[in-house]
Amino acid sequence: MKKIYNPKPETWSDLLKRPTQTIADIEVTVNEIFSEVKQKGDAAVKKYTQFFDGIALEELLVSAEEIANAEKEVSFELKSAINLAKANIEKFHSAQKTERISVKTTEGVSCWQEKRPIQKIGLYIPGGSAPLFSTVLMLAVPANIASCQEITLCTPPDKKGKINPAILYTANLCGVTKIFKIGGIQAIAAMTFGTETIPSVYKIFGPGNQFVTIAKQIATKHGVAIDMPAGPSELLVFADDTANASFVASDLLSQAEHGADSQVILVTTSEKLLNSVEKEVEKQLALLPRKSIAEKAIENSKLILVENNTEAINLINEYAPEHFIVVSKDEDFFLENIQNAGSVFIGNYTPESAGDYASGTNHTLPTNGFAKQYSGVNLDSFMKSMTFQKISKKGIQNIGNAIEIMAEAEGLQAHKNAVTLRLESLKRKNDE
Ligand code: HSO
Ligand code: ZN
Repeated sequence: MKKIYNPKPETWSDLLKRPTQTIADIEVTVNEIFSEVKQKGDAAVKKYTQFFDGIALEELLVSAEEIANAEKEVSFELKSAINLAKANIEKFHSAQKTERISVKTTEGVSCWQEKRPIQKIGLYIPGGSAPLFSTVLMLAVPANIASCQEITLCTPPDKKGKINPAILYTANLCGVTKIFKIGGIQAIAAMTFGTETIPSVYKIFGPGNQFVTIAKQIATKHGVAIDMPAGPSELLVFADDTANASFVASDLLSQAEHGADSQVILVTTSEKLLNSVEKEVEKQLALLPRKSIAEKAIENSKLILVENNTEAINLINEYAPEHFIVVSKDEDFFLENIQNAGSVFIGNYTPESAGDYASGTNHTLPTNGFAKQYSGVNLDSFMKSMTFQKISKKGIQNIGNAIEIMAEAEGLQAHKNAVTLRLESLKRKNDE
């Protein structure tokens, strides 16, 4: 890890740069696959599954028998853990329900706002070295609380055409409607256009590699919404001398093990802590099964010593981390002043892993500095707001003239007429 002492604010933006990604050539491939899936449906999806995942599939839909088998393969212990996590995620996301908002803006003019579920949604769960069944919980649980009608899940098969049993078990437990053995660009294209067997959806959620991330962006050009632009996992820890260095190191490594492109940063006001964390990282890293991945991420990562808490918080808000852990005697200062972070973890006993799995908050969060303008996934991500209004005779008499004047001023006579006709009819009735 690079050690940086008291960096000047002018150097922060360079210092805090995320590892860069190139997108130009990926976009060409994505567009090609999208147009083939649009034209040829399942045949194209199968062709690319054979090409990228190395398996020729007859059936893309996971069968009831496969789900039943997966259920047998998941241990009792893991099922109980999943159930505990699910209950907490349910509690936290159910509490996010809001009441209808209803206001009489003027006498006779009633306006209200209500939320409705997005009817058809798609969840993408990556395959690869870590089968993220926890992400199934984070997406399918709130989708169910929101009452989304059709929940489609796509995840890539292994070389034998199988899906990790914990992913299948969790998807079934959380009421996913249909599970498909497809991944990558072809999965996003299939959910965008729909095929003979895969339904099209209105919004796509979930993490993925660079190909999936770009495919999701291209999907938005075809009218599909997405949860957020995703990037590699990241964590920033602020810790002072009240922090436990080995805990801090374990948190940094927990995010570093996600991928070689993950980024972890320690900001501290204590040089002593900085040095102890550095040693602890080395010690703990050597024992990790995913050492080779974590090691690469650690190479990109930084230990930054700052002069005081104000400088620390300014730097943190500039970086806008996906996850922010704060362990400080001045905890309240940081909680009051943190402006840009996906999710905040407080104190020595709140590891970031808690939010990844089981405390109840969502782990699908904005990365890459997007915490400046995006929220993490929450109940509202699965819903949209609708407004309603009802205007009485008295109401249109109260606001009608203002509408007429404004419509006239915009040169929109038909808009004005829609009011004038009504006002005149009311006047005639009054005169009778
Ligand atoms: N930390 C990841 C989510 C995750 N961690 C899933 C473990 N499993 C999001 O940045
Ligand atoms: Zn994680």
